Amino acid sequence: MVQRGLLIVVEGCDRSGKSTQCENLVAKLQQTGNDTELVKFPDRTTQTGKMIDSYLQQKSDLDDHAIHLLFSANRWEAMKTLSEKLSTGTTLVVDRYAFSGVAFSSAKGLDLEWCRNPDIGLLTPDIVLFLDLTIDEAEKRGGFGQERYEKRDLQIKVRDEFTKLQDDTWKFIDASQSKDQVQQDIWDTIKQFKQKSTKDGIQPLQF
Ligand code: 2DT
Ligand code: MG
Repeated sequence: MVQRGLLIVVEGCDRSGKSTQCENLVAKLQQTGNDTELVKFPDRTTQTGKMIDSYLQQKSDLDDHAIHLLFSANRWEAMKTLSEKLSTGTTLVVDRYAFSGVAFSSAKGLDLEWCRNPDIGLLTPDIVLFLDLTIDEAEKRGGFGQERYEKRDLQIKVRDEFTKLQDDTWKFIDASQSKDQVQQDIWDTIKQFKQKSTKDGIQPLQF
C-alpha cells in the first residue's frame, strides 16, 4: 500500500514570503524523492476563482459574507482531486487555506465562528507553517500591492486574527530572517515532522 502524502499548509500575511517559500519547499521535497505538488488558494482559474479575482482586483463588489462563501467554495471544489492525490502518495504544499479565509473575513468585522462554519469538513492539514512577520517589516519589503486587502490597517488586524486560529498543528516561522534562513527553518521543521509522522504511522486523512 502507498503511504499517503502529507497536507502541508503555509499561511501568513502579505509580503511574508509565502509564495517563494512554497516553491522552495516543493522543489526541495521533489529533489529528495518525494512526489510533491504546489497548490494555491484562491485558485483564480475556476469559475468561483474568476469571481474572486475580479473582487480582489476591485473590478467588482460583493457582500462580505458572499465573498467569504466563494473563497470557501473555491476550496471545496478542489477537495476531491486533492484527497485523491494525497491518498495516492502525493504530498501537497498549499499556499493559503481556510485560515486565510477566516482571518481576512473576521478582520473585516464578520463573526469569527460564522466564518469558520463553511470550511468545516475540509481536509485537515497535517501541519501549518505560519510565516510570521510584523506589518512594519512587511511594509519595508517594497510596500503592499494594489489589491483590495493590501492595506496596512487591514493587514494588522489579519495578523491578529491569524494568531487566534493556531492549534498544535501550527509551527511559527520567523519570516523576518534572510530567505535562506527561513528556507532552512522550514526544511528542519518539515524533516522533523516527517520523521515523527512516519514513526507514529501516518494517520488516515481526516475530513
Ligand atoms: P493571494 O495574494 O495569496 O493571491 O491571496 N483570501 C484568501 C481571503 O480573503 N480568503 C481566503 O479564503 C483566501 C484563501 C488573502 C489573495 C487574497 O485573498 C485573501 C489575500
Ligand atoms: Mg496577495
